[in-house]
Amino acid sequence: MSQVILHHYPLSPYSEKIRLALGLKGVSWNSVEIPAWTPRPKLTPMTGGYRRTPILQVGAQFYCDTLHILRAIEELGSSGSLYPKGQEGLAKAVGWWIEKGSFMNAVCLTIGNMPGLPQELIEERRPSSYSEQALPRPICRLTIRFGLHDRMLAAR
Ligand SMILES: N[C@@H](CCC(=O)N[C@@H](CS)C(=O)NCC(=O)O)C(=O)O
Repeated sequence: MSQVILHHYPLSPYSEKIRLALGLKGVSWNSVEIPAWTPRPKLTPMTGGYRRTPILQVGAQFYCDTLHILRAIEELGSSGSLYPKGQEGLAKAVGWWIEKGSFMNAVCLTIGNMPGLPQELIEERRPSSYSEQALPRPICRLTIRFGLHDRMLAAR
């Protein structure tokens, strides 16, 4: 089997999803820790300019975006599926909903207000979200979302 390499950094929640998936499927992998912010002059040319984290490399093949990465891992491992039988679509839909709704608002509250954030990143990335004036909106959205998550989990 080709060598499997995950390009990631410890604090990245998307990377954590992939680390867990690799573990669940029993895939042995190598780790390359990348900086949280671009530039990444050695990696970016290999991914056609894609700049998010994580990236999975299998031999000479690079997989960008966790949806593609999970599909690749599903094929790689020898143990059962990552998803409960017949529920892959539901799992992906719930994951998408949580990531789009909660994750980005949490990023605005945490990373968006971190001291020392590179100015070009603030300017390039959602300047209206990465500012103190914009705080009430993500707080409000997260409060509503977490309430919904609580109710979903309590109902199980
Ligand atoms: N849709 C992507 C999102 C990945 C993502 O946003 N990762 C964060 C780190 S956890 C990132 O790269 N943020 C940097 C940026 O937005 O420039 C995926 O599922 O892999």
